[in-house]
Amino acid sequence: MKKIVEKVKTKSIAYAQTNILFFTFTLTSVFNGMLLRFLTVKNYFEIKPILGDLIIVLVIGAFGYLIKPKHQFKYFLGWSIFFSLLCIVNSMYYTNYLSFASVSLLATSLQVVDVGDAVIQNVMEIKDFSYIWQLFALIFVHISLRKKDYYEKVSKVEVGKIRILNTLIGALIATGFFVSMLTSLDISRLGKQWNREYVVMKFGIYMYQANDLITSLKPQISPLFGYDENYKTFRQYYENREDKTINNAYTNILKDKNIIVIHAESIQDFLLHTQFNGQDVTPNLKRLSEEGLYFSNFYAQESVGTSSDTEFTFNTSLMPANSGTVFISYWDREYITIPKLLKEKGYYTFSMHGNNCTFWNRNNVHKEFGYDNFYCYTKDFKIDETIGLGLSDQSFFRQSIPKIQKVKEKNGKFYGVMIQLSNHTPFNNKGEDISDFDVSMNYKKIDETTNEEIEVNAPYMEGTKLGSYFKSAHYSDEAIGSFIDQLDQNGLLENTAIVIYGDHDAKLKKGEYTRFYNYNPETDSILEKDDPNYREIDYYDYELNRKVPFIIWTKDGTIKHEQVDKVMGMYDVLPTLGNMLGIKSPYQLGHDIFSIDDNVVVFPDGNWLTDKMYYSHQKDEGKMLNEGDTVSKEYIDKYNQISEESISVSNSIIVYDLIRKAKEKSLIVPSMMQK
Ligand code: GP9
Ligand code: MN
Repeated sequence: MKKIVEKVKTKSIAYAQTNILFFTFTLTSVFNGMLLRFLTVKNYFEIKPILGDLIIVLVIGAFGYLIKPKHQFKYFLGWSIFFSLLCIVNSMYYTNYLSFASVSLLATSLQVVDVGDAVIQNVMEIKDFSYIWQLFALIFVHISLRKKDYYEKVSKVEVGKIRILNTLIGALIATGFFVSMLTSLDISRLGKQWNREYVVMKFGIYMYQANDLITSLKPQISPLFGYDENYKTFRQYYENREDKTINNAYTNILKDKNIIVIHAESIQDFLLHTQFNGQDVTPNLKRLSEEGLYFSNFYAQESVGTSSDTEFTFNTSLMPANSGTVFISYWDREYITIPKLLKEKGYYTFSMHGNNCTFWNRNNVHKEFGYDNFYCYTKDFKIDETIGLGLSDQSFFRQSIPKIQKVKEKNGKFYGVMIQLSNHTPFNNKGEDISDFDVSMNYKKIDETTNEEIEVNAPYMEGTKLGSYFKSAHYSDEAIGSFIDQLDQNGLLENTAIVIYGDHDAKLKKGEYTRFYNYNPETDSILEKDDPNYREIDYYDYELNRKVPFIIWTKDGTIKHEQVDKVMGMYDVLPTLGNMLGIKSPYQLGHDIFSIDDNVVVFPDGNWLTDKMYYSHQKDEGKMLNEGDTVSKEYIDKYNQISEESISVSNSIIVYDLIRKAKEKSLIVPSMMQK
């Protein structure tokens, strides 16, 4: 027995001594996987993702033994470069989107790069590059080994094939342990891949990325993969789904009216309720919300396709794609959209935007969505004033008036979407603030020498990113105000409704709000955490604050003022506005907000929000909106199921082009039938 132990010991030592480079590669790679989780999802010490990473690294490392020891360094260095890059990209991605990168986003990323300084200002953080140490470690070990003639010595003892086999057996044993630890929830989430943070937390970054490659390629290689199954689920879903729209006070209220939609770039709802020294940040939006129909708990449901995802959800009442972006990868599928439905009612439909016509592939998509014309940047506008990515909002709106006038004269009733641009991250124009809206704080204090009350000024949000956002949003709001004035002066508000939505939140980091809520003007600093007035912004506060305004307004009071506090998502626009206009899509996933009492807003990452609670799919926990309220487990299960169904049915429609297929098969779904 002693002999055997001795033998195993010597063999193991000899094995380790002749595999130093392999071990360095394996350990540094696995360590980087842990480091990535430490800097992102935080569960760096959990065994499952460590094993997941180890399995991938062992399998890849094993094939290094096919190469002569002298040249193995190149192989391991190559993979180390690849792995570190993978960690850097994912770390940067997480810094920006709180999620992980996907191969399917490559095409989308090229669009994002176009956003220029917006990305560069946001993306880079020193910690994102910390993974490079792996390369130095490998090079250092390699140089020391070379000096000791290590490779010559190893050449004499190493039998490549046996080492591959041993390593693969090692990987297989690790896989056995790994699989035995997985729960059915883990496996199902790996298959779906849309809760990316969860997959990284349980499977590690390398296994996540390998799985991502497979899931991303699947629909590209052949939409036939799983087609039948997806079609069946889609059909059953719509067969069982009842159309909840009922006749209500808003039914047909806007029938045959002109509609002008304003896509308000990065406008969040809290702006409407924020003042500095008595001045509103967005006085025009505030006024419209006080005069018109104002939805105070309205959420965008965008994924990585930001503006374009919102356009998609607004137009179709479907959710964004699980991987990639509809506007880039799935734009040529058949969708039922607002412009298409209105065209059937005799409307002329158009969109306008002050950026390149090709941005987000809009030149193709808008045609496909049924807009009769897409007026864009260099093609249709004079570039007389630029802010950020393109034409300034003021110039854009000014130049749009004669165009709308012409449309009205030539075509009669119309539906037009005006996509704003100036209030885009990084909320400055070549480093300069976009407006001089004052974001400082005036406060009163007692003068120590005269003992009299005096008014003094503290910088407050001046010089901060959130401060720049307020200034930029103020400009954008001013542009909306003058647009409405000009429409009015030109008689374009007659018989017209204005619809305004914020396209998504400003994507500012949670930390940006600390100063905003906890400022002490007297010391020009942030309150201490233990100060009774200190306001902590937690995950849920941040998520709930991402809501955007949604307003429907008419000059002539056709739409009376009402504030709707029910939760509502971008996918409820088509059903709600549709009820007012007399249109509906049989595939709409949202609801007419005036026909439903228990609405749910599903987010693309599986989170959801009802009037009772915000639920985080990743954390598997939620927060009640009213303290003391409770919900049952069944309640959570029910909404989890609704959210999973909405996400997956929507994704099947997008990937497998199911609306076109249903049309070809003349499938009539019950919700298609008019009541
Ligand atoms: C680009 C504009 C902004 O033309 O719509 O897009 P975003 O970066 O918000 O997706
Ligand atoms: Mn946008």
